[in-house]
Amino acid sequence: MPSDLSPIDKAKFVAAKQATTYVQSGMKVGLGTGSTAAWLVRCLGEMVRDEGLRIKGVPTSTRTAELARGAGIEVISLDEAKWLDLTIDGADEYDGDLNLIKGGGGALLQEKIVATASDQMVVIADVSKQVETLGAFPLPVEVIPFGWQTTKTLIEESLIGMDVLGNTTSLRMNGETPFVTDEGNHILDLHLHRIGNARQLSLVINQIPGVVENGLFIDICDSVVIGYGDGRVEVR
Ligand code: ABF
Repeated sequence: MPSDLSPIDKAKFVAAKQATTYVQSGMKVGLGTGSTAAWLVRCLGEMVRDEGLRIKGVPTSTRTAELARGAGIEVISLDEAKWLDLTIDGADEYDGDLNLIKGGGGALLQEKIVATASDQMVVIADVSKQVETLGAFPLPVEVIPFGWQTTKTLIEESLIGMDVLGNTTSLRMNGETPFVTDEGNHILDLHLHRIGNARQLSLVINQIPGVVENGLFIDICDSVVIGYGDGRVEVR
């Protein structure tokens, strides 16, 4: 373990390190996005270099692709892989049913496609991501740029009557300009505070014209590797 890690970084590292035990030579592995997933990529890179691990990595963002190539991991596209043995990724929230909110890093679309195209999806997260009910973290929704303000209004109208506490939405910015995803889309963040029925909300939001995908991952995650600041690891 790297020395002088802060408790939060130690938690992320130990979760990522534990998840590497699921990876075997010959596997096609989806590589997540975010700081916890970055520890995974580093650890796998060391295994490639020091232990002769042979995997093909499918990244979930351009930044993960760059990180993986820099770590010496063979990177292929999802189309080349067609299907994956395992995807390991971070999350912004996970609940008791292992449903997730993802997308804080803006990569939710590729993350959801890659995670769905995998025999197994494992989340690595520090314990602060654990929630009783999803929703404290703003729910990211990817929308096409065309008519995004209309899409925003339609989303807000769809929230009326839904089992949520908040109903405000905001356009995610990157400094003074709107955030743009790898696919050239925008992200709306839904400040819902509490999502009583995540499955229903996900279906309703994705029906709205202009919406590409949302950050609710329902019945996709198979297990969560939880890291703690004291170096402990727990698998759910
Ligand atoms: C990514 O991991 C995103 O979906 C999510 O926002 C992020 C969590 O970031 P971190 O690991 O840096 O807390 O998959």
